[in-house]
Amino acid sequence: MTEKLLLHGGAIQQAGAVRQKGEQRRTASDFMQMEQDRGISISATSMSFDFGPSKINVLDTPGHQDFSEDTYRALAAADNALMLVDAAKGLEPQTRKLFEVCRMRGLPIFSFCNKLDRPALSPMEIMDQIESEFGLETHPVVWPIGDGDRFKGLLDRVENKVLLYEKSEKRGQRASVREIDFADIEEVRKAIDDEELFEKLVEDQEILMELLPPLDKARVLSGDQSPLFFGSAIADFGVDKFLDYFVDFGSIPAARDALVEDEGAKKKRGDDSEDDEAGVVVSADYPEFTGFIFKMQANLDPQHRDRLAYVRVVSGKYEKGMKVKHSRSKSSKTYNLAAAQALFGQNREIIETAYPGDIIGINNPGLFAIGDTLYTGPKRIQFPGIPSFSPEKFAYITNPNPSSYKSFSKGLSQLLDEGAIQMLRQRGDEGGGPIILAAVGQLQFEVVTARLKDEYKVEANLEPIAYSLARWAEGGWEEVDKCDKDGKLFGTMIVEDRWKRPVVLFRNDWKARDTEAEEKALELKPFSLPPMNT
Ligand SMILES: Nc1nc2c(ncn2[C@@H]2O[C@H](COP(=O)(O)OP(=O)(O)OP(=O)(O)O)[C@@H](O)[C@H]2O)c(=O)[nH]1
Ligand SMILES: [Mg+2]
Repeated sequence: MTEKLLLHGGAIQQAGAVRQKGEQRRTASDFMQMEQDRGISISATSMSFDFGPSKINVLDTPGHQDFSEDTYRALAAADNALMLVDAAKGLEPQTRKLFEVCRMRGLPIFSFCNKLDRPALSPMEIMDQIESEFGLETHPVVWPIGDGDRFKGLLDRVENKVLLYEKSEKRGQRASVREIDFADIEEVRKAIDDEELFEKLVEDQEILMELLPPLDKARVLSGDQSPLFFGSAIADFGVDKFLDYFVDFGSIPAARDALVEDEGAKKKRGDDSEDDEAGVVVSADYPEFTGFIFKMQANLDPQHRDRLAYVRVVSGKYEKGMKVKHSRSKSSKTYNLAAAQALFGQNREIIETAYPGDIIGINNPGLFAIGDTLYTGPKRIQFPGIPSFSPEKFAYITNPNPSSYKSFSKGLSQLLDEGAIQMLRQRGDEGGGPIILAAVGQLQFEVVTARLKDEYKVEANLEPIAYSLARWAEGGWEEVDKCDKDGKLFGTMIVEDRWKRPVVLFRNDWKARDTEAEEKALELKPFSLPPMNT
């Protein structure tokens, strides 16, 4: 789908697919070796293209639940979501978690029911599934005419036109489309050339007209009604319609909640009081530059070996060389954004300006973390942090070749900065002791070992540890020690995170819940944000 969106936006000349051979295998979004090998997306990528007078920024996110943390972070930067549904399978379990995140954030959700070129569930059934399982009302903007080999095209229900698609002879090119007014009913009958499908279409449209509440932009924007599309990304059927309506119905760069502190006024008053204004929103037309970091990636281009922070611009204008402040540093030091880049999957280009809604890549000197805010102006702005998911899988990682110690630790530390995985250590360990990796899903471990091998040329051994839950003890070490001495943490493992904060590993859910309830002073939390002022 992403490839076809880029093709329609003129951003690429030929759509690739990771399952194809040779040149056609090249896709803009799945460029990591492991993504190509396995044919799945592992990491969210950012791309953009112009579409008429609009600029569309796409964040392509992985669908596999082991990578849902990465997807969750990308959603923090998005203003709209497109939910892809497989027309044959219907809703899949991994879609639910992501859907809930979209809901929580109140994002407008567009739905695209894909793979109509294969035998599919009936469109009514798909609407029912989305409605009953997700409690989301859909409004079919288009309606499919047949499926599988009999898939003829779509009825555009808003413009009342029948669209008959013809696949391109050449792979990866746009389909051609012939439009007929639905009112020219005899013409439509002739063109569809399948009496059963024709009658079904007329009947379905009558039912839909009678039953459905109208398409309502305000309800789309509040996430209460989802415009529903049908088509085939591979054959390029219906992608054009999604884009047309997305531009009309999607949200423009949206305002975000923030903590705002008036440093200028404070200085004038000469005081040092904490007077954060909570619940303030920063909208796209706030004149100062603001943005937040939602993703980190090392070695985007293996030749460069740099660490890139992905910034979503919320307000103002980025200008090359501008100086920004960093929310998590208490000092008023500024950082020079000398060479922010526009990203296109793996490729990037230094840019002069960027605007709200844009995603820019900046070099991370090691100071920035996911969730940090960058801003200009006298007011200190902090957008809400992006919490990490609570890890559920743990393993010791060791380096079997002492001679590659340096590359091993560099690789590991850069992958940890990305937040692709978390690291825990034994308490008081100043390095040298065993490193514990903590992940949400098993596949994340495989990504780490594969990337250490590909990008840093080092081997790694993993040995699973039989704990299944982590809880940060915000009560601090003193409380942890007290509980431990009283035998209250029997059967758990006490470790520290990279900021030396206490973390307790549990073998099962009930023990964790029990301890949470009994030992209130520990203040056990499923995740923790990076500390202030690092
Ligand atoms: N028949 C058919 N197959 C399709 C269509 N679109 C995608 N596929 C196939 O579906 C598979 C998954 O496609 P991807 O584009 O990798 O799907 P994705 O949602 O990005 O998957 P992840 O990012 O890994 O979660 C591939 O084998 C595609 O060729 C379509 O319209 N018709
Ligand atoms: Mg993908």
